Parts: sequence; structure tokens; C-alpha cells
Amino acid sequence: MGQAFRKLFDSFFGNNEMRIVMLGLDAAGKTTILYKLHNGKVFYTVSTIGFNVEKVQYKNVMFTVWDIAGQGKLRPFWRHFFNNTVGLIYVVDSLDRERIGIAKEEFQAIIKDPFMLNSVILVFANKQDMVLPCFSQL
Ligand SMILES: Nc1nc2c(ncn2[C@@H]2O[C@H](COP(=O)(O)OP(=O)(O)O)[C@@H](O)[C@H]2O)c(=O)[nH]1
Ligand SMILES: [Mg+2]
Repeated sequence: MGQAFRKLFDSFFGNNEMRIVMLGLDAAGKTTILYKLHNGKVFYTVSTIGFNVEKVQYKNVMFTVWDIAGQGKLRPFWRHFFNNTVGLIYVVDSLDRERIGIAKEEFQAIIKDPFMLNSVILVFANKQDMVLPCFSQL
């Protein structure tokens, strides 16, 4: 997965500085993906509104990552992060069938935000390595 991600980013992005937000429900795999971009340096900031934000610089791309709570509590604060972002990576845990509806609702709310209207969007169906063994048992 890490190799594929690195190749994707290397081919898409030039040298301009840009900001990308990576969002998803907790345990979707966001932090793991960040660490797979292993040239980057991950640092954490605890914001005043009480949730953890991770940031990593990979080449010329600054990623800001946080968990979507699923109850819309953080929505009023999104615009502080969405401003000036060129893209959204929305990470979904392909195994988490129970919360797929919540993941969908949150995604729809995010892409309706006025700051996201011109953003490029990637929905990353994570944990595919676990999905295939499930299918083979059917
Ligand atoms: N099988 C599998 N597990 C993964 C994958 N990505 C992340 N995980 C696991 O999912 C759990 C949550 O990952 P984490 O990166 O902390 O999720 P976050 O809350 O979105 O940052 C951890 O136990 C990871 O090892 C993947 O592609 N496949
Ligand atoms: Mg995390």
C-alpha cells in the first residue's frame, strides 16, 4: 500500500507547495498511511478545541489529518482547516460495515462545505488486504 501511495503522489504533484486534508472515521488507517509516506516527518498538535491533529510534510505537500467523530461536533471548525486546501483524501475502512453509513454521511457533509467546492477528492478504500480473504471464504 505504501509503495502505491508514494507512486501516486509522485506522479500527481509537481513542485508547488500545496495543502491536503486527510479525513475519515477513527481507525480507518489515516495515521498508518502517513507513516507509509516515510520520507515525511509526523508531528502532532493538540488543538484548543480538544482533538488531535496530525501534520506531515511529504515533499512539497503538507498533509493535515484528523478523525471525524461521526456526530458532526467538529463541523464548525472545518473551515479553519479547509481554507487553502487543494485536495481531500477521505479514508474509509472497507471492513467497517457497521459504520459505513456514518462514513458516508460525514463525507457528504464535508464535500458540501463551501471551502471544499473546488478541491480534488480521493476516496481511499483502505484495508483491501483484509477484504479479499473475506470474499474468498464465500
Ligand atoms: N489490515 C490492515 N490494517 C490496517 C491498514 N491500515 C491501517 N490498519 C490498521 O488499522 C488500525 C487503525 O489504524 P490507524 O492508522 O491508527 O487509523 P486512524 O485512526 O485513521 O489514524 C491499526 O491497527 C492499523 O494497523 C491496512 O491497509 N490493512
Ligand atoms: Mg490516527
